[in-house]
Amino acid sequence: MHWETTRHRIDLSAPRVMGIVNLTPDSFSDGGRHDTADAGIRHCERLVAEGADILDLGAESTRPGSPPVPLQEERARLMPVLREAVKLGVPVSVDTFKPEVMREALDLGADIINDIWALRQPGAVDVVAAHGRCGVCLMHMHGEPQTMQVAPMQGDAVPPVLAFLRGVTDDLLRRGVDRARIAWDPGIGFGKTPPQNFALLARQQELLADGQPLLVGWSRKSSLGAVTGLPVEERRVPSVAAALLAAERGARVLRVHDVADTVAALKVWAAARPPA
Ligand code: HH2
Repeated sequence: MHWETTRHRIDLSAPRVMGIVNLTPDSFSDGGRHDTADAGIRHCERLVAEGADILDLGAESTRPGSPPVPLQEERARLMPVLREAVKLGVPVSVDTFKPEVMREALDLGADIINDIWALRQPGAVDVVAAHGRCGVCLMHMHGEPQTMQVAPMQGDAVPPVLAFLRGVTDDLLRRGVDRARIAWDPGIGFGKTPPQNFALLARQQELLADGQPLLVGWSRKSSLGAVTGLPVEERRVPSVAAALLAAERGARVLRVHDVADTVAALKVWAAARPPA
């Protein structure tokens, strides 16, 4: 299995680690750590040195209740870091839902558009369809970041997540986007309760039925706090545990803050796999 992206054909025969670079003052777990361009670039370099296979740059927090970031502000945070990140030899993903930011990022060489809105903002599908090559991660979100935890989903989350991802994928295919460019993400924590998030892990295999590669982001999320009682700054071990379980159950890209820990855990996983 491969993920076709702008410059890289990403080999997904083994799980890949996507290192999170939050260029925000207010992200839920690491806001303000890398909010100058220099700090952001250094963080990219560090994650690559730790073994990140992909970098995911985001300049707008999507934590529950986060305020919207104006376009110019998002551009100013993102573009100086992106210009350098694309020189580091790994695929670079941009976490944005704004079509203007997507277009500019792709012009600078970004490989993947990672959109928590799954290209549902007006104009976003057009950017990805017109580009012709970039990878895209389609994520399920119930509601929107400002309100999603006030009114989370009801009932069994797995069928509606699957139906949603199929629907947005069909729209993209109709617009001429090749299936090989598309990854799916169940959107852990996006308008879902802890039991719903864990059901998406327990029954992750159901999301693999269509053959789209699965990307998951459990890193430091509040559901891990709900079952461990640990605050966000102490969720490294729970995050690695969740990432490993996701890998074992077929996820192909793990979106994480703690790259070195996840890479080490995956080495143990790989060594312990039964021979093919
Ligand atoms: N989670 C966050 C942001 N972007 N993208 C995908 N595809 N999947 C996710 O699970 C996901 C995502 C939220 O986490 P984080 O980036 O750490 O925090 P913030 O949104 O506060 O910057």
